[in-house]
Amino acid sequence: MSYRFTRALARTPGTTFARGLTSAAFGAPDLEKTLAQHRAYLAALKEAGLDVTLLDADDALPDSTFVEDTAVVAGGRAIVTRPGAESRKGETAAIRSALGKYFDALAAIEAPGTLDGGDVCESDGRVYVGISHRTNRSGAEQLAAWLKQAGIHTAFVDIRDLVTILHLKSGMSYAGDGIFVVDEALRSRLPLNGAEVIVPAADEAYGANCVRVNDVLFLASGYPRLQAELEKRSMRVVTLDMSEYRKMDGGLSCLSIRF
Ligand code: CIR
Repeated sequence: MSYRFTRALARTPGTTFARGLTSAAFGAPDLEKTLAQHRAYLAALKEAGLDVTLLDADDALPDSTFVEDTAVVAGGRAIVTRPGAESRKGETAAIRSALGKYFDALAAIEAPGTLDGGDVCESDGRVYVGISHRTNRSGAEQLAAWLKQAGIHTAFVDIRDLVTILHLKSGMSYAGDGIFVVDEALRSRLPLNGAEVIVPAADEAYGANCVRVNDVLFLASGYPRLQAELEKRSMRVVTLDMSEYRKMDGGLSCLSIRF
């Protein structure tokens, strides 16, 4: 199963968090609230049964709390990415040494490839990789070749023209039990092979970035119609306030690497 995990890696937001990259127009994040939301997120992961490794903040890297972009774990192996944004390339060093404790051999995306983990959506039996303004074709192809060694198939999805979707997973998630949550803008370009799809209403599209961890589905709070759709399908939904991360274009999945 693609959502059975025992561990997660996360990183405390630094005091420079508000200086990270963003295209959102929701104002500057409040640091105290950002930290409180991070604590609640970690507590929820632990409650779901995960052993959480927390890395120290690094004020020189404002986006470094978005650890998901720096590594991909699949098929029991890990690959360190090469983030597409220049200001984020330095984030991988700490992640490489942290993951090195759990994986014998770490692979890496090499130049000229770039890849952000937020563009990688694993489902049961297939991984979807977004070609975005952060992940280029070389990065996606390197990832696909690495996944193929483990017998995992990849489908590429070009999202470069979708201005509201930074990373593939900003607009889609695999909720488990054969169910995807997909932003309307993405739906027609995904080969989902007849899987069940929930499309959030336009004003609840941010909720498409949800995370299944074992028996629980984490959903950003404030999306009641999407929550009801998920609960109707017997999902155990836990909501988390993500308001400050949303201001920096981040979502629920970005704050951890689960394995
Ligand atoms: C960035 O623009 O890179 C960060 N401010 C947000 C990254 C969000 N990560 C993700 O969706 N996986």
